[in-house]
Amino acid sequence: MTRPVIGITIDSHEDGDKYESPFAYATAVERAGGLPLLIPYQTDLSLIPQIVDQFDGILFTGGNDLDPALYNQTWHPKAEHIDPARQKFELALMAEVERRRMPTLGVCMGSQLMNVYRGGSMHQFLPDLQSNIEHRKIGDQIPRHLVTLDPQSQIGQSIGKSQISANSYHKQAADRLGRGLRVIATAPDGVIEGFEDPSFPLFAAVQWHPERLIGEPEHLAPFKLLVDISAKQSHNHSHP
Ligand SMILES: [Mn+2]
Repeated sequence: MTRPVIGITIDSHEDGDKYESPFAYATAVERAGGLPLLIPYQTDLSLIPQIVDQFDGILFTGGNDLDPALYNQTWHPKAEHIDPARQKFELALMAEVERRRMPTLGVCMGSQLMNVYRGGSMHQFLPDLQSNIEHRKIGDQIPRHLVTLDPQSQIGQSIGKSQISANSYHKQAADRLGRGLRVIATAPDGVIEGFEDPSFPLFAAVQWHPERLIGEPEHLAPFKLLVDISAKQSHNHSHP
């Protein structure tokens, strides 16, 4: 059977003249049964409809911090700025996939983009909240913490557990959620670790990095969810 094609957003190298993408995203999509394809963002926005024509689903991946002007704030002193070209392209890409109701999964900054695109706001620097949980990678240490899932949510159903151990590499998290979104996952300190728009075939996001833990079935599950819903939806459309 032909695999559903999953578009994957990519980042740039810190030198600024090369794309880069951790292997784990494409590998997670492949392992989940999809066909991964990377999406270059230094591309004219007028080509977005034809780019999206190639896909059955889309994965918005991690990266640096979004410009807080998107939610009427100024840069935090600890911010690491996203390439403005990436932000501009991916917001336009998201508008097109949302218009088509194409299955969408967001990871880390990808989740932040989904929230801010819908009019939500971010906590720009979680240590400012003085919680007792470290969400950031410190040196070589990648913390893990419990995440409590809504078992009725799409991601909760796909994982089949109400609590999992997730990795944590982020300094931002959603504050106010955007239009149509509801919380589906939280850390023990109340930080939002996932959300969804239940009115879409799939518009769901997680703040942790399941692609780095796909040896654990509960972390491969969100990618299987994306691939399975993308396969179903693609039956409803014929490719051009
Ligand atoms: Mn976390």
